[in-house]
Amino acid sequence: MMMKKTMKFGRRTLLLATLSAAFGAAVAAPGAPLVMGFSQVGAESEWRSANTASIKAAAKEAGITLKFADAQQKQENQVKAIRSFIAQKVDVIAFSPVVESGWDTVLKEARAAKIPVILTDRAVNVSDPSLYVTFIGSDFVEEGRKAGRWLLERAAKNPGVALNIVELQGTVGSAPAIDRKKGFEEAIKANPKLQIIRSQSGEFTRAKGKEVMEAFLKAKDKKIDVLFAHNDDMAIGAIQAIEEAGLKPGKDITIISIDAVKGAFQAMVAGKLNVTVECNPLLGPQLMQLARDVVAGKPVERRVTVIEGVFPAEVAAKELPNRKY
Ligand code: GZL
Repeated sequence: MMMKKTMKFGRRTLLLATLSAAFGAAVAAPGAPLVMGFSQVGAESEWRSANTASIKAAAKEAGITLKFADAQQKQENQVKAIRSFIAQKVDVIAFSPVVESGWDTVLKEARAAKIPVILTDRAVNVSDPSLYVTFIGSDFVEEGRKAGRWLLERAAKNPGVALNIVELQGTVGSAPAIDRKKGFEEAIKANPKLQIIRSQSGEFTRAKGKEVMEAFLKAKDKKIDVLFAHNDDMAIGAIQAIEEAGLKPGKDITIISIDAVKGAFQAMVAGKLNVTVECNPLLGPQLMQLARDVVAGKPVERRVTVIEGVFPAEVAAKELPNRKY
């Protein structure tokens, strides 16, 4: 009996070892809680706070030991955190990269330490895609396209009318800022009367979004008809600037933003925001399942996307009570 059991245990260990060698994943000792090192961008927006809450709650629910580091939107802090996770020999590293570039060196250190890396929320540009096992996050180009398509449909009600657009970009060099801009510009190309006349980073924060919108409003050379903000927090900051300039947000200036956080629904109910494109931050449960599968050496999808909608002001009052973030 003993012999048979040992043989069976032996075969299982061999299989896991083979799989882990194949996927370069460390295999947590059976029974010990899985340890995840997570480096978060920061706490810059309602979206980010909801994303952090989802990750922490899901780790607790899954019995996964979470070592969480807030980088305050600085790449050097994320690199330091990842190096610390490597030194602590965690079973898996996950992070939301604040910008797309500059990750090759530290991800090679993680690979050398045989610690698998999962990207969440934002993607990276690396020389060797095998430096991370999988990426779970939204399609930001499509989010930009959805924002542009909404404006095209609205503009089609007044054909031939020129609309001057100002754009509040997200963090310079970040995947959402690069891709949302790309998708929006791709969509509005269909109507040459829609022109982006000014575009600047509001760093995804309310404060900076307000400051940049104030500067846009001060440059009185061209009338502003539309604001496209890469996230709701910058749109909410811009709403304050527009009101302080004596204008009516949502009426004098049409406002389009992305994330679909509660603050955006409240602004739409108040008639100050026209539409928000959903970007789902509640990735925690999917991330924890991916981590378990990766550490167990199971094959996982290289790209895991999230289903998201578009919420115009007309549906805001009905939707607000259903919102989870
Ligand atoms: C998008 C996420 C962005 C949000 C912002 O997935 O990376 O960062 O749109 C957040 O609100 O700051």
